[in-house]
Order: sequence, then structure tokens, then C-alpha cells
Amino acid sequence: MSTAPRICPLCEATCGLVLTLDGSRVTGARGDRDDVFSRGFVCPKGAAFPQIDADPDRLRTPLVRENGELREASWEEAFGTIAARIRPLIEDYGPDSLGIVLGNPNVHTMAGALYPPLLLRATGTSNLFTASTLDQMPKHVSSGLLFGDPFAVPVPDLDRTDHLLVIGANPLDSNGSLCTAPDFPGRLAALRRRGGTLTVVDPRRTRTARLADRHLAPRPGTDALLLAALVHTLFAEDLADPGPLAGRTEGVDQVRDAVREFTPEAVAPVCELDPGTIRAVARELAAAPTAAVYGRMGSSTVSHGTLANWLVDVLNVLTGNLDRPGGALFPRSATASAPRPAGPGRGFLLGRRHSRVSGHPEVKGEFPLAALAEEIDTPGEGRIRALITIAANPVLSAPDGLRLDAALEGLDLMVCVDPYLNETTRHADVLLPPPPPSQSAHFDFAFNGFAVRDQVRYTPAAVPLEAGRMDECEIHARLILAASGMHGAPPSAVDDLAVDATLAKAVTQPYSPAYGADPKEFAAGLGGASGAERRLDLMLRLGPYELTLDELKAHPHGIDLGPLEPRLGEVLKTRSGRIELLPDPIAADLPRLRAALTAVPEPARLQLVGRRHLRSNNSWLHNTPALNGGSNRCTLQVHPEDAERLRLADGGPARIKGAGGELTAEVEVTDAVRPGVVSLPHGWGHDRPGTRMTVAAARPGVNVNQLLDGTLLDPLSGTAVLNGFPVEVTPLAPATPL
Ligand SMILES: Nc1nc2c(c(=O)[nH]1)N[C@H]1C(S)=C(S)[C@@H](COP(=O)(O)OP(=O)(O)OC[C@H]3O[C@@H](n4cnc5c(=O)[nH]c(N)nc54)[C@H](O)[C@@H]3O)O[C@H]1N2
Ligand SMILES: Nc1nc2c(c(=O)[nH]1)N[C@H]1C(S)=C(S)[C@@H](COP(=O)(O)OP(=O)(O)OC[C@H]3O[C@@H](n4cnc5c(=O)[nH]c(N)nc54)[C@H](O)[C@@H]3O)O[C@H]1N2
Ligand code: SF4
Ligand SMILES: [Mo]
Repeated sequence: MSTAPRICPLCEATCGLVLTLDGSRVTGARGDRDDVFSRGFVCPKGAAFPQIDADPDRLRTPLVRENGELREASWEEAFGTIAARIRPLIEDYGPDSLGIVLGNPNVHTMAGALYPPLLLRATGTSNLFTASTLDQMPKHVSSGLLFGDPFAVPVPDLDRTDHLLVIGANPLDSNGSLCTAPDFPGRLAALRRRGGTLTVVDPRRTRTARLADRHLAPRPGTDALLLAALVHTLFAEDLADPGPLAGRTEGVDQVRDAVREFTPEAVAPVCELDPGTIRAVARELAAAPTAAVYGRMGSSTVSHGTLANWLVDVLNVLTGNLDRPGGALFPRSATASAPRPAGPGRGFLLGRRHSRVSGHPEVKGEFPLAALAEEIDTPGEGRIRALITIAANPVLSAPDGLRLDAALEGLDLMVCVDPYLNETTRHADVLLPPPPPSQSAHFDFAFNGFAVRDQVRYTPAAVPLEAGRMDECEIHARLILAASGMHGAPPSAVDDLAVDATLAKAVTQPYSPAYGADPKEFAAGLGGASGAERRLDLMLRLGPYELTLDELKAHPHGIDLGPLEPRLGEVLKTRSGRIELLPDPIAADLPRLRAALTAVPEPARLQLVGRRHLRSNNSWLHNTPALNGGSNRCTLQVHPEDAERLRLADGGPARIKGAGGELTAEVEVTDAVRPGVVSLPHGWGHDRPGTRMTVAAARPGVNVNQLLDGTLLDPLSGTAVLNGFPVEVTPLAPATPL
């Protein structure tokens, strides 16, 4: 028996776990009390790590399709097949005939951080689709426009703030997002204990809302109006005071003009909130010694998602809370490039290209995932004929999975990097399974940049690779070689090219720790047992703390780098070198928000919102018995008043109809949702043939995204409207089987 530390890859909290090992078998997992960041915290998902890791349904070898059937194959055969089939397609039809889909777990693996950018470059395709357009793209757009950098995301200073306003997030169940904070519940409890105030805006009375001093339950999809009214109130009552930010911000007066019409009285009937309450929230926010406004999924995956995300940071700026302790600050990640001197940057551009079928503007190099199906199934020049999916299950996660399901069938070639044969990967021609997490090293390239405290941790693989397995980094490297005509070259060539390219640039940058160095010598000094480790070592050395991989390895429970600090000057990359508070694309979208002021709701019209459960994670943890027991979780929550009006019985079946299709789900009558709102979780619908997820298939649930037809988007970010869309609900005769 032995133990090994492992950072949990299951959600954004990035808790340190201690795994108990019996030889190379993981027999237990507990919170690591010595972890510098998580201090022993663990949730039920982390505790289920051994079962998740050892799931017998995880694929052990590649699968290759032959005569219509998937069969086991060697790695050589799998990559040989990809190389032989992908190059002719790209040569005949051009690089855009290849689409690439990157799903959520890419931000939870080292491979997903290090290799997809190289795959894109090597193939030359501009058809990239990621989970961001089902999620946080509105924040990237807002940050890109305000600060000149789409990754400059202000994070609420949870541990020091006096006042936290949470809009459309439920961290007690999600464990937090774009706000990496192990033990979010404990941190919120501490806020209350030190006399701080928590306000939660959510149409459901969530576990987070129950902790709050004040809970506002607006109509879904109206956050941008509510936030505009808060900004309006700050100006109207002379409470707007950016403090030291004033000299670094342009457009304050323009914002004042832009929100003039959004009075609390004007938005109140649409949000279905009391105007006095809206004023009170604005006053409290302005009066708090420090405060942070934090918005997530519920204010992002809605039709005014980018405007809402923009207004969140407008509030942080106008209350003087941006970039100050206790407010919302920019973390400093150990692998970010060393800060360049303050000054004007290149700014952020949207819509440099447009998608082929619907003309959606490109955002951050991506097209909306909701438009993937039409890019495959609409004939014509430039059609996507081959698809690579990495850690993605868009048949369940994106709108209108049935259409996508059918479209995938029509591809000439589909390659998936995924441990499971699921609703999406069952269409693969070649399926490349990564090893379970205990056999992979871990470093959080993405989440350290969103963490409420600067810190850095690295955990090597806890157990050696099983015979016949391939590390996910090597899978990605070999896939790049196969897709770029370099099949047969050693995978280390990919890492060497990446190191060389990074160093060639760094040695010319006066602010880089490698400035003036000989790139070959610098590269020769890198440590690390694998290409991925060498690249991590390079990024650490070039980063703001000039750390090394050896130092990280010498601190298996992490290195604490201190509380967040003001660093706006390093962050701003706008053309003006200042915060641009009313950027043109935002101003151009405001008339749409003004029009929403007159969209008075029809009382009988139901709107559907999602919800997350602590024991779940999007579409792929339903195959773990420890996380999928107990009563049915895929229920339609309905308020008692609506249930009575619509004659829906608690526990009985209901028919739900949306623009994209119909579903039947069990009704759960509860006043945790507000009247006019029903809630159904996502990630379910595991009833398709040809999958290998035994536990999930036994309790399949239904796919909420089938209610959507893929046309509802936030236009600025291309993000799908997953919350607050209209549905009709009718009872089914109780005798009808579910
Ligand atoms: N209606 C509705 N829809 C939603 C949401 C919602 O709130 N409501 N949420 C949206 C959000 S925020 C997101 S992020 C998306 C997520 O949607 P996706 O990006 O599709 O992610 P998952 O559903 O988590 O599926 C992850 C896939 O990765 C595989 N996987 C797991 N571990 C690994 C690994 O280590 N390596 C590799 N290569 N693969 C792995 C799993 O088997 C699975 O196939 O869903 C979105 N869809
Ligand atoms: N247990 C668990 N944890 C997870 C995940 C999971 O599936 N399960 N997924 C992970 C991922 S990929 C992500 S992105 C994060 C997301 O983490 P969060 O952003 O915290 O997302 P949710 O838990 O979906 O919370 C969104 C809340 O918004 C509310 N809402 C819906 N519509 C509106 C609206 O119009 N206005 C307002 N104000 N609120 C609204 C919903 O009722 C819901 O409570 O969670 C991550 N962590
Ligand atoms: S909170 Fe997230 S990171 Fe922490 S143990 Fe749970 S799933 Fe893992
Ligand atoms: Mo997400």
C-alpha cells in the first residue's frame, strides 16, 4: 500500500487529492490536507475518483471501423488509418474540410492544453468549434473588448471581499467556474462569518441562494436588463466612482448615456422584480467597502449573454472594485508569459471570418458549436467532410443533438480522442482512448489563470501506464503528425517544434527571462522526462515567477504564491492602453437590449432553465455507480402554481415541447423554481444504440438540448441560448410509461 498526490481533474476547483494505491490499483481518494490551495477539501466526485478511474467501460485499445463495425486495433494501425485517410481529404477539398471539436475536459488535461493549438496550426483548418460557445464565450468577448485580452477575466476576491453579487451561478453544486476556489461553500460561509454580504440572482432558489442575505429571482434571460438598471442607478444617484481607475478608463460618460433608458421602473416588469429592490442592490454594492460582481452560466448562455458579462465588469469598474483587493482581480498564473510593459496593445477583433452556412462571425478563432451540424450536412463547397473530436460529446451537450447525430453519420472520416464509446464517439471511424487519470500527470494550465489565489501545483502520474496504453500527450502528438503528413516521425518532434517556436520569440522580447539567450542552449537546459514536461518547464521558466519543473516536483503539495494583487497595467492590451468601457460592438448590440424593454412576458409562457447536481459533470459521469444512484435526477422541476394550472402531478410524466423537438420527463413539483420557470438538467439521454456506457444506459434520462433547434444564439459571442428558452409542458396520462 502506498499513497500519491493527484490534482482532481473533475471540476474547476482543482482540489488536491491523496490517492491510496494497492500496487498500481487506486483503492481510495481523500482530500489532501497539505495541499497549499485546497487544504483537504474534497467533494463526492473527488471521493469517487477510484471508481471513475477504474470504470470497466473505459476503452483500453483504439477502435477502428471496418465494414461498418468498430473493432479493436493497435495504435500503429489506428494512426496509420488516420494518416492514410485524412491527408487525401485535406488535399482534395482544402483544410476547411476538416472540422475540429474540443470539449470541456481539454481544460482538465495537460494534453488538451498543450496540443490542440498545434493541431489547428498543422492542419490549417479554420473550422474550430469548442464547448466555449455553450458556456463562457460571452466573458471572453467582453474581456477582449474591455481589456484587449479575451483571457483577462477578473476573478472575485472571494476570501477578502465584503460583498459578493452572484448572477447566474450556483457554486454550491458546480464548485465554481471561472473562479477556481476549492471549498467554495466554505469560502462563502467565511464571507458571511466576517460580516460580508452575499446577494444571489437566480430564478431558482439554489443551495447557493439559500446561503444568501438576499435572493432575487428574476425571469430568465433578463440579467442584462437588471444589470443595466444597476448601472443606471449608480449614475442616477451619483454613486458611480471608479476611484483610481478613472484615469485608466475611457467611455464612462458614454456608458452613462447608453443606460439612460434602463431605469429600475423600466426593467422591473420585464425582469419581474421590484424597482425598489433593484435600487437597494445598487446602493449596497456602492456602499460596500469592497465588492465583487460575479456572473456565470445563467447570465452567459442567454440571448444577451455578452451584454450581461460586459455589464458585470462595468459594475466592477464603476464601483472602483476592479483590480483592487476585495474586488475582482486578474490572477497571475505561473505559466502565463512574463508581463510585457504597460502600454497600448493590438486590441481584440471579432468576425475576421464568417461561417459558411449561416454567416456566423468568428469569435476567438471559433464558430458556434450550435452551427456544427449545418456545416456538415449542408451540401456545397467548403463542407466539413472529416471531423476530429477531442474530449467532446456534442450530441448531448450542444443544441439539436438528433440533427448532429445524423450529420456525423454522413462524414467521410471521424476521429475521436475519448475514453468512452458514447453518443458522439459511436460515429467514429477511429477512436483513440486516453488512459485513466491515475496514469496521467496533471497541471492546470487554464484554471491557475482563474484562481482566487495565486498558486501552482504539479502532480506526476500516480501509477505507471498500463501495458498497451498510450499517454494522452503522445496520442495528441501522433494525431498531429498523422494529420499533417508527418506520420512516422517521432512524437517528440512535435514538442521540439513547439519549444523552438516559443524560444525563437522569447529571446527577442526584452521583458522575457530568455531575452538575449541562445535558444539552443536554453532548450538544452530544460528538464522533464517527456515532451510535455519539457514544455511545462519552459513555460514555468518564461513565466512571471521564473519557476522550474524541478521546484514544482520538490513541492508535491504545491507552492503558494499569495493573494491576488492589482496588475491592471500588465493586463491591458487595448489599442488605447486603457479600459474601453463602451466598445463599438457592445454599443451596436444595445438597441437589441432596448427592444427587450418592451417584450413584456406572456404570463402562460413557460421558460426552461438548466441545473447542475453535485454528483454529476456534464454528460460523462453518469457511468459511475457512486455518482448515479438514488432517485431520478433528470426530472422537470415545476412550481406548484404552474403544476396546478397545467394539471401536472408530482412524479407523473410530462410532455415538454420546444422548437427543436419533444421529450417526456418525470415532473418534480417544487417551489425551488419560480413560477413561469421549469428546470431540466443537461448531459442526459444515454439511450442510443452502439454505446458502451452500461451504468448510464440503465438510467438514461432525456437530452434537454433536443428541445433546441440551434438557432437561438447570443449574436456577439455565438453562444447557444441554453437557459430561459420557451417550452410548452403538458401532462401525459399517468399510465404512459416513461
Ligand atoms: N442545456 C445545457 N447544455 C449544456 C450546458 C448546460 O448548462 N445546459 N452546459 C454546457 C457546458 S458549460 C459545457 S462545458 C458543455 C460540456 O460539453 P462537452 O464539451 O461535450 O463535455 P462533456 O459533456 O463533459 O463530455 C466530455 C467528453 O470527454 C470525454 N473525456 C472525459 N475525460 C477525458 C480525458 O481525460 N481525455 C479525453 N480526451 N476525453 C475525456 C468524455 O468521455 C466525454 O465524451 O456542455 C454544455 N451543454
Ligand atoms: N456538479 C457539477 N459541477 C460542474 C458541472 C456539472 O455538470 N456538474 N459542470 C462544470 C462546468 S462545464 C461549468 S461551465 C460550471 C458551471 O457552473 P455555474 O456557472 O455555477 O453553473 P450552474 O450550476 O449551471 O448555475 C447556473 C445557474 O444559473 C441559473 N440561471 C438560469 N437562467 C438564468 C438567468 O437567466 N439568469 C440568472 N441570473 N440565472 C439563471 C440556474 O438556475 C443555475 O442555478 O460547472 C462546472 N461544475
Ligand atoms: S470540488 Fe471539483 S476538484 Fe474538488 S474534489 Fe470535487 S470534483 Fe474534484
Ligand atoms: Mo462548462
